[in-house]
Parts: sequence; structure tokens; C-alpha cells
Amino acid sequence: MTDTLPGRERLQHKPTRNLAPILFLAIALSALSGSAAELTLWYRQPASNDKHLEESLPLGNGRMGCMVSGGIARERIQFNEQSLWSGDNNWDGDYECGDHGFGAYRNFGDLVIAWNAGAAEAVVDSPSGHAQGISTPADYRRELNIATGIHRTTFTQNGVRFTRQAFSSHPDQVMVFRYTAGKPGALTGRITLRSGQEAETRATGHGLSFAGEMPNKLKYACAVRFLHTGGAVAAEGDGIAFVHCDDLTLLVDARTNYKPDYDAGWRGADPLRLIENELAAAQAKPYDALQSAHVADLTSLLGRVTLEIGATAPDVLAMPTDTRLKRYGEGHADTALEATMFHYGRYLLAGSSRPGGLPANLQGLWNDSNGPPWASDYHNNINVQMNYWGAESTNLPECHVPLIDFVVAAQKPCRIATRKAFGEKTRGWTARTSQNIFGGNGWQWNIPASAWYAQHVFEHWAFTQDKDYLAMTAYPILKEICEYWEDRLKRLPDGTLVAPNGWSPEHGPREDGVMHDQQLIWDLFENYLDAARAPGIDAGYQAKVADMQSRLAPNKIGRWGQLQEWQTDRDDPNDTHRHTSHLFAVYPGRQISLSRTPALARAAIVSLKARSNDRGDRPFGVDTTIGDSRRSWTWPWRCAMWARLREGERAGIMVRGLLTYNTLDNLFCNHPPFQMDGNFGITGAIAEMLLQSHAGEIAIIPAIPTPWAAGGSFRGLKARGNFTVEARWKDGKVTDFAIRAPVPRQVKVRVNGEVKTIATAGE
Ligand code: FUC
Repeated sequence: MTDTLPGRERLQHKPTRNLAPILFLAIALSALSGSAAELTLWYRQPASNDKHLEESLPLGNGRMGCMVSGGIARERIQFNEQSLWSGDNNWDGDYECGDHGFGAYRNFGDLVIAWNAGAAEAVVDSPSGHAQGISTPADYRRELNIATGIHRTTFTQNGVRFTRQAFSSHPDQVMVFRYTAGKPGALTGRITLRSGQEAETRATGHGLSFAGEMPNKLKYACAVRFLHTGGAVAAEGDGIAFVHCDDLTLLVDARTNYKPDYDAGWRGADPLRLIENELAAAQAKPYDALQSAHVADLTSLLGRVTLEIGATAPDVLAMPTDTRLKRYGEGHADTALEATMFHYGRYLLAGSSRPGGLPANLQGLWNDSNGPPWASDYHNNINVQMNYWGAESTNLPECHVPLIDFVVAAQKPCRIATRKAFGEKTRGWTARTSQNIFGGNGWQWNIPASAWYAQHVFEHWAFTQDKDYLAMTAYPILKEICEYWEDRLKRLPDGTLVAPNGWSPEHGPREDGVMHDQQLIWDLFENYLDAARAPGIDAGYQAKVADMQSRLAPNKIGRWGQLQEWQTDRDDPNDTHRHTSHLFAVYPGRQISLSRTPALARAAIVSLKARSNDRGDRPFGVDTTIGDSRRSWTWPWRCAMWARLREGERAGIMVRGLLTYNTLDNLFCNHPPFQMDGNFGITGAIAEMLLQSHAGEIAIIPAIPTPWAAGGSFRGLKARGNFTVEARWKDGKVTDFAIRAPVPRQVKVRVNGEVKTIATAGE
């Protein structure tokens, strides 16, 4: 790569091979030994029984996930499969979340192991999961390695060291639980399996299983294989009793007969046969082979990106995660914990969104209830989109595919529901705010929902440059949604176009030309035009869309210098509502930027400050942001917007706010209640602080706060155009960077305040 910066700011380009995956694996492996603090969540006590969602730790293989409590005498593993939903096919109406109607995502079940530690007799649980009546365990530690996806609990009791390992394998499609002890014959206890839907469990000496059918005729089944060395095992009611085993391995699979296909009535093959096949195949492999296949699979995704920011003191790094979170919330610095949050979002995405499967919902694969908040659904006025904000930029494009597949599968029922709501002649489709997996639409119409989905459909092309995907999948979707708006836009007497009867979620009146709608439609048209220009097709329709885009009623600056939320200048400067829908154009949209529309960008800053209760009368801080603005997803959204507005300190404060007010001990984000969007969103927002590519240039560390500026590096982040970027900085200045593309080409780069055109390196 040519070094084009002058004088003292000359950059040291190192056209080396991308070593990110190798480096990451090395870090991941060192995390196994407990040294890479940012890739490990760990605790000195089990999760409390009454704080399952706050304290248990999540595993997931994209399809099947569980929460592991790390309990000593009683270990609870509560698990889910992505497709266990109540509700009727193609529902279109109210938000009825029972057995029928819209339905809800459901808890699959619990695996509980009651242990008799060492040679002790029956144990009784205390609320904390500690055993009573036997010796207090020593050296207890439970940890989740978010590089390898392995949960491990270790402790010593009655002089015996116990080790419990767990992971959810994508390659083998089973969850694996492994129990060993430092002394032969030390494992005695009872394992039970309980269906979350009241199916009856059957036990044999080899395992446990249940199968059932939901009132909506969705079939579900689960089976557990019980493998052991030494000791004796007996089926006992709904469980298995085991005595004096040397080691145990449990293989678990759970499935439904869901099929993401409207024409098939959303139902496919009976799940039992596949479960049996998968368990038999997994059982034929040694444990080590299962584990290494799992680690290789996960690190092949997660290892594409490394991140180092700031420097956290070794004594802080040595503290358990909950202690660090508490300390952080008291105002102490811990940039490594912030880096953990970044990695955690990627870990959770790879754990809950894999090709061929469903996208991540509000609680991901870690819902524990049959009546979860907002049905644990696909909420499309911010939440499901935010779940995917880090997918492309942090180099997990395949994890974005389930969202796109979901959109594809939803088109047919949404077309029908859209015609019913907006007239039989309507072309295209949109959706209500809540969606389920059976083509169901619930709650109020979110009229620009499909335009927002279209952004995701487009971004997958923009980042990957996959031409087949563009032609076969993205382009037809984008065009159809443009047609929806072509039919729906209302022409005012002066020729401008407004979206009729819109609503700025979830805020203000219903009326024409709401800025959120206008911005989303602008974004849709812009994306359509880019998608059509790339292969040079549909010139006539391109001209039509370009004309409509130019006539859209534009953004407006209001009486207090703010970016208006509505056509009428009624914004209240004291409004701290959680949504910032009228700033979509800043992020995730690209209509407003400092370089292209500076006046509007300045107005967006005024609006964003007001929403965060920043009146300029005291320093901006986490405490400035109050009330409804403290939500799982508000911080990440505002963080990404501040990053786009090149306000690194404020972006950093948003990261701090999320970790201070809306993060649980297991680092799950908390709306409240627990909601995954914040986890995924903060990963995308942090990526935006480090690298941007939305405004025709690649900007390297455009917006980092002082604690990160001291020094840091990243590798493997992606820029639109299929560029892979790495950079290193010190004292706020980039000291070296590399941009790679499959075929070297020219690219505009913004670095250390200068914009230059340089040639990229090859991959
Ligand atoms: C939207 C938000 C709420 C919540 C819900 C799941 O309706 O306004 O804050 O996140 O989704």
C-alpha cells in the first residue's frame, strides 16, 4: 500500500497477511487458561435460583441455546430451540400472546442435575445453589469463554476436584455437558428432564426424552443421551439416578417440525428422527472430537476480529466479572470490560443466528418463559434491526443471513396482510410492529418496517459484494418495496412527496410526512439505486425512483435548531423519549453526515443532546441521560449516532451508560426486562466508533473517547465494498493501518483528520 500522508503523520503500513484468526485463536486458547480477561466472563459463585436471567451464562449454536447456572448441588440448565412458538399461522391482528393468535416464543425445558457431592448423602439446595449438609466447596469458579463458547465450572469438595464443561455445538447440532472428577467414582446424583410445555418425560438407562404437540399443531421433541464411565445407572421415574460414576457426558438435542415456508403451512418433518440421527452421530465421536469441532467452528467466525482498547490494570483484570461491572458502575475505568461487551455481542450473534435458521429475537435463545415480555418476538421498529447492527461490520456476514431469510419467508403473508390493510391493489408489502415465525403480524402497523428491512437486505450486498445474492435475493426485494412506496406516497400540491399517516415510533401523533418515514424511504430509494446501478439494470425504474427520491419532503431544522421529528415544528426540547426515530438518517441511515450535509448533522447533534437531557448546564455524563432514555437499546443507538457525528467522548459515555444502568451480571442487556438488542447493538456501535464506511470513504477511528485514545488496535473489521481493515493507534493518532480487498483497488480513506485516496492491498 502506498503511504500518502505527509510529514510527521506518515503511516507505517505493514502489508502483512491477515493474522487475525491465528491471533484470536491464540488469545482464545490463552483465555482457556484464564489469562485473556476480555474473552472470559467468570464468577466466584453459582447463579442464584431466583436470578436465572441475570446470572446464568448463555450457550448457543444458532439454533439451540441454554443458560447454565453453575449450581453446585443443583445444576439447572434451562434450554431453548429457536422455533418453539405458540400462535396461529399467518395471524394478522391484535397482540394475543397465548396458545393462539399471535402467540409467543416458548421455553423448551429444563435439565436439572441434583448432585451428591463426593460420598455425601442427599443434598438440599440453598437459594444460592450451594449444598447444605456437605462440606463447603472451595476454589469455586464458573466461567464462560466467549472465544470458544465453553462454559466451565470447577470447585473442590470433600477433597475432590470437580470439573463441568458445557458447549452448544453448531457442527454436531447437539449440546454437550461433560462431568469429571479428580477421583474415580465421585459422581453420584440424579438427572431430570422437564418439558416447558408439560410433555411427559420418559427415562431409560441410556437417556431421557419427551415429545409433544402444541395447540397450534407444532410438534416438538427433546432427547438426552447419557454416557458414563464406571458406576451404575438406573431409570427412575422421570429421571436417571447414577452412582459412583467416573465421568459423565450428556448429549442433548431439541427440535420442532417448524419449516420456514408459508406454502408448507410452516410445518415440516417430524423432529424425532433427526434428533435420533444427530444424537447417534454425536455419540459415535469421542468427547474431545466434539469439543474441538465446536471450538474450530466458533473460532473460525469469532476469530476474524481482534480488538484492544486502552489499558486496564492487571489487578482489575483479575477480578470476577460481576465485581468489575459493579466497580465500573461506580465510575471506575475498565476499557477491557468495554472490549468484552464488544466481543460478547459477536459471541451471542454467532450463538443465536446461523444460516438456515431463524434470526435472533428479543431474548435470543435465552428466554425462560412461556409468556415472555413482548412475546420475545421480532420487533421491527428498532429491536430486530439492532440485533444485526454488528453483523456485517464485525465480519459475521453469514450470521446476518437468517434475518434476510426471515424477510423472504415473511413476504407472502405480509403481502396478503398489507393488501387487506391498505387496499387490494397495493403492490409490495410491509408489516405490523411485531412478527412471529409463522408469518404472523401483531400490534400496530409499522408502515416503514419493510423499508427498514430493505436496508439490511442491501447492506449484506454492500459489505459482501456478492453479485449472485444481489441479483437473486436483494434486488427483487428492494424493488418490490419501492413499488409499495410508489403506490403509497402522497403528492402535495407543490409536488413534494410525503408518507401518509405515519407514526414516529412510539411517539407523537399519526400524520403525514413523519421524518422517520421520510428518511427510511429516502434510504430505501438510495439503496435501490445503488443496487440497480451496480449491475446497470432497470434504467427506466431507476429514473422513476431517482425522481421520487428527489421529491421527498426533506429534513427540516426547527425553531431551536433541532432536526425536526415531524413536518410541524412541535419538538419539545425537554422530551427525553427513548426512541430517536427522526435521527435514523444519521445512523443506521446515511442521508445525514458531517461531510455531506453538515447543517443537518449539526441539527441532529442539537436533537440528540436534547433527547439525552444535555442542557449544557453541566458536563455531559451517564447521569445526564435519564428516565426513558436509559434502555437496553437507547444507549447503543445513540452511541452509533454520536460515532457518526464524530463525537467520540459522547459515544464513549453511551457505552458507559449501558454498562452502568442497563447491564446484568451476566452482561446481558436489560431494557428492563432483559432484552438482547443492547448486546448486539453495542457491538455494532463500537465498530462504528472504530471504522465507518457509509459516506463514500473509509474512516479509521473516527470517534473514540479519551480512555481508548491512549492506545489500541483492531483487526478484521469490515467496510462496505468488501474491505477488511486493521489499524493501530497511539495518543489518538493512527500509527499504522491496512485495508485489504480481494482485488486491490483505489479507496478514499479518512485518517488522522485527512482524506486521501490510496491503493488497497490484496487479501
Ligand atoms: C419497542 C420499544 C420498547 C421495547 C419493545 C420490545 O416497542 O419501544 O422500548 O424495546 O420494542
